[in-house]
Amino acid sequence: MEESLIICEKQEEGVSVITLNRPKVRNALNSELRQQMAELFIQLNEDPETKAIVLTGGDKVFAAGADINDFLTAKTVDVYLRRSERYWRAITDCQKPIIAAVNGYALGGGCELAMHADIIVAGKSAKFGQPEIKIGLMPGAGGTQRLFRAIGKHKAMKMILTGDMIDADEADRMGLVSEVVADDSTLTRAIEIATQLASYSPIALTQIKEVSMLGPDMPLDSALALERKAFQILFDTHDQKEGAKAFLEKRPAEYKGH
Ligand code: CO8
Repeated sequence: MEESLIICEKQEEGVSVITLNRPKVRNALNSELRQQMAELFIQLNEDPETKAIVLTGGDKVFAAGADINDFLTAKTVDVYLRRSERYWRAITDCQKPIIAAVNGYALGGGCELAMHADIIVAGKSAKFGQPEIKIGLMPGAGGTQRLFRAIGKHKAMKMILTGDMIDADEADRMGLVSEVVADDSTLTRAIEIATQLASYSPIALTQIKEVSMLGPDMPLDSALALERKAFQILFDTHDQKEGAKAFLEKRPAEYKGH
């Protein structure tokens, strides 16, 4: 039987772990894998038991980018008709927190995939890069835009134009990752963070994510108004009242997600 390209495991406490599973080709992201990943994100977004999602490529590698075999003969119209953007959209549309656990290479589409996460935990072995220029190409799934926004013009341009990789500590200094841990702790730490988030109010997490993602591309006054509206909306939720009550009664809150 053929091995699954992607594995999804539900943990206790509302955490689902997605593992890319093409280790022989360094988890190269072919269309089939990306389609399956998109379907999973859509399912998990709807799944009431899943409160936070961990995305990993396993112990050794996160993902070495698009599957270069798919680029050998493809013409403009083929690439256009693939409509790959819908697969990425499924991840950006996911309202739940996504934590990437990155060991080893996160290159090209792999680096772009990691940047779709809200929090990135990197193992010491992690290496990030946008090496497309080295194969006569350029980033095509947000690399030129998300990297720019994450680490600023001059660091991003250096990475995109040279195609050279940076290691975990450099990525940490640049603000490309949230924290760096020992390789054997990457997944555990990502799950620990996801479990922490899963204990919070799901609707408050969703509002934080939505406002934080939309705000930076808006004029500041509009973004602040959006934040205010989201803040106000939460006052009509069970969870907001429960959170305040539980604090004052010195007990853990029981959130319902509404
Ligand atoms: N596509 C296809 N096969 C790959 C890829 C890839 N991206 N990366 C590695 N492989 C294959 C190799 O061909 C090799 O196959 P085989 O065993 O049959 O020879 C196997 O995986 C192992 O690779 P290496 O022997 O090279 O392993 P190393 O550990 O020595 O090196 C590297 C690992 C550094 C990751 C190296 O394989 C490498 O440089 N890979 C290519 C990285 C790259 O250029 N990525 C960018 C691709 S373009 C891109 O991502 C554009 C994104 C645009 C849209 C997003 C769509 C997803």
